[in-house]
Amino acid sequence: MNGVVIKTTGKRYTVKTEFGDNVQSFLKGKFRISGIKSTNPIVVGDNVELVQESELWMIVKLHDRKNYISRKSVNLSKQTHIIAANIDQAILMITLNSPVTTTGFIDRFLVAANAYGVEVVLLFNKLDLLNDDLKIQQEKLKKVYEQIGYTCFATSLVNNDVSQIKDLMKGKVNMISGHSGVGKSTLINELQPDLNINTKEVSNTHQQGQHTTTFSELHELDFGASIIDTPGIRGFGLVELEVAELGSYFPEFFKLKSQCKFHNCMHKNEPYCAVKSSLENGKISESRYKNYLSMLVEEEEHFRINNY
Ligand SMILES: Nc1nc2c(ncn2[C@@H]2O[C@H](COP(=O)(O)OP(=O)(O)OP(=O)(O)O)[C@@H](O)[C@H]2O)c(=O)[nH]1
Ligand SMILES: [Mg+2]
Ligand SMILES: [Zn+2]
Repeated sequence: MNGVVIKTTGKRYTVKTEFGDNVQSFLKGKFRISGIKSTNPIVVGDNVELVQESELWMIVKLHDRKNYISRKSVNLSKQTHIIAANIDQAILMITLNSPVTTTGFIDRFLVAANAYGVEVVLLFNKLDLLNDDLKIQQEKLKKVYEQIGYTCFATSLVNNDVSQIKDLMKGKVNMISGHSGVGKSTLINELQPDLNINTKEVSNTHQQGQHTTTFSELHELDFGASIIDTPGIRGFGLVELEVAELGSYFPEFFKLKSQCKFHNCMHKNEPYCAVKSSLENGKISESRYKNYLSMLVEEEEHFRINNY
């Protein structure tokens, strides 16, 4: 029997079977997935094969993944933690305050998603909490990402309707990401109120979320979309990335690359660099370029640590 993993908690995997019911199952033996050093072998969104062994359903096979998205696990520097697999699109939720989402975080997320072949939609939330300055900042930021080609939305889930967001999600497997407290679970509740997922207000003292959702879970919604609710992520370490490739994951840099004098231009100090001249005449955003440089430094550090 085949099915899709919709939830994992410790050793137990909830699988929605091809016959439409949910069964609790366990892993049979050890799974080694070639090329991936991951702390979690089977993840939400995985297609698996199940067999029944003395009353228990066992996962005996993991079917090929179309894609997956992972981040460095916190303690084990070389290991990765896979957030979800077989995703059609990631919805990155961003709030400019309560909690603060930095462009550094956004750009790291976009690079990782691009490297894994996952499309991203940017959803700015909590517009009702923005003062005039932040409102201007938010609109500027939205323009920056729209110009690169990303689909962007801005909303306030407490007082706007979600019909446009529904249209965007229909017929797809959507992974909802972002810091704790940005409103990921609130969004899913708005899309389908009978789910009643737990949400919790952002703490007053630190303006940070309280990590209310602790496991990823896939929900199949009545309007014809699958949504993966995920726990809030603090940071997004880059994994499995070559320093020389980094620029290719910034779409607006990639487009200009053939116009740089050197074919292997890193857009740092090289002469006749098309990226740097676009930066100078304002066609490339300063925050994007700054974040690119800091990711380069970070990856070069990482390379040194792992090779000497
Ligand atoms: N003012 C305001 N509050 C919002 C909005 N959207 C969500 N919230 C509130 O923000 C708080 C956090 O929302 P959650 O949905 O729990 O956040 P989450 O992203 O799921 O957080 P984790 O599960 O911890 O990762 C809740 O109190 C929501 O009611 C909004 O547009 N405006
Ligand atoms: Mg949540
Ligand atoms: Zn260049």
